Amino acid sequence: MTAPLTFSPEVEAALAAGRPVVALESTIITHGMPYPQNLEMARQVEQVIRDNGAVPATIAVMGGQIHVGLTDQALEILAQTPSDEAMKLSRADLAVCLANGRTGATTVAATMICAHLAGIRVFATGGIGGVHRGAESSFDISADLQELAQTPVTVVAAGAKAILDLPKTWEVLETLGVPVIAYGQDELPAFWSRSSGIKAPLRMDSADQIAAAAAMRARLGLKGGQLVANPIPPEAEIAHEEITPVIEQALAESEARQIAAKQVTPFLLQRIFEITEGRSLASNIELVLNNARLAAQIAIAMTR
Ligand code: PSU
Repeated sequence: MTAPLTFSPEVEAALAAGRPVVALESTIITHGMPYPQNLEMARQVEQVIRDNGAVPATIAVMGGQIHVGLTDQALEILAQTPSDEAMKLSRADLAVCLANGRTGATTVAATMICAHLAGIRVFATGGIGGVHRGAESSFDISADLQELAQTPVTVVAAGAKAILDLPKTWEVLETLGVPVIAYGQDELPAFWSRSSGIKAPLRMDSADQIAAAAAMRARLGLKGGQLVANPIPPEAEIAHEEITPVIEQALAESEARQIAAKQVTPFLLQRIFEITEGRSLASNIELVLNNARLAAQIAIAMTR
C-alpha cells in the first residue's frame, strides 16, 4: 500500500532526474490571503522558484489524492474556494480529508508530511504557526512545531507569524530539538519585520551551509527538519514598532469575539490586512517570494 500521491508531470520528471524541487503549501492560498491576491501570489511564487532554477510543487488535497504540483486551473479553483469549504489540514485531519474525498489545503505541518512522502526536502512558506498569545490558558499551540521535530524537511519562513507569542514559540522549538537558523543576521526576524529583539540560536549565511546541515542531520540519524528564518527584504518590511499596536488591536478583537482554534490565524491576518489598508498583505507576499528564492537555492545545494 502506497500513499495516494498524484504528481504533475513537471514535478515527477524533476524528482526522477534528481533535479531541485521546492514544495509550497496551500493554506496560505485558501486561508491566508484574500482572492485574487492569493492566486497572484501562488503564481508568482512558482515563477520565482523556476527563475531560480528549481521546480515548484504546490501541494493540496483533492478527490482523495495528495496533489504534488498543481495545474494553473487547479490553483485557480483552490484560490476561489471559500475558506469554510476547504479543510485546513494538519497532521490530525490529513487522512480523514483524503479518505472522505474532500478538498483540503495543507498547512506547514501537512505540507511537510506530503513533501516527505513525495521525496521533497525543502519547502517555502510565509510564516510558521506556533504558540499563540494566551496559550497558558488556551493551550493553543500549532501542530507545525511538532512536525518540525519529526519530519525531515527544511522549512524556509520569515520566522513565526508575529501574531504569536514569539519567545514562547522559540522556547518550544528549542525543547523539541528543532534547529532555528536565522539567515544572514544574528537576530530572529518577526514575519512583517526584520527584527524581533530576540537573538537567534543559530545563524547561517549561505544555502550551501543550510543544505550541509540537513545532510548532517540525516547522517546522524536525527529525525525532524530545520527552520530557516529568513528576514523580509528591507524595502518591504513594516517596522516592529509600527505593526505591534496593529497586532494588539486585532488580538483584542479576536478575544472579544471569542475566535478560537483554527479560525484564530485567518481572522487575525484578515483584520491586520484591513487595519493596515492592505500593507500587511503586500509585505506578506514579498516575504513569501523572498523565501521561495532562498528555498530554490537550498534545493539546488541539496542536489549537488
Ligand atoms: N504563512 C503565511 N500565511 C499563512 C500561513 C503561513 O504567510 O496563512 C499558514 C500556514 O499554513 C501555517 C498556518 O501552517 O498558517 C498556521 O496556522 P495556525 O496558526 O492555525 O496553526
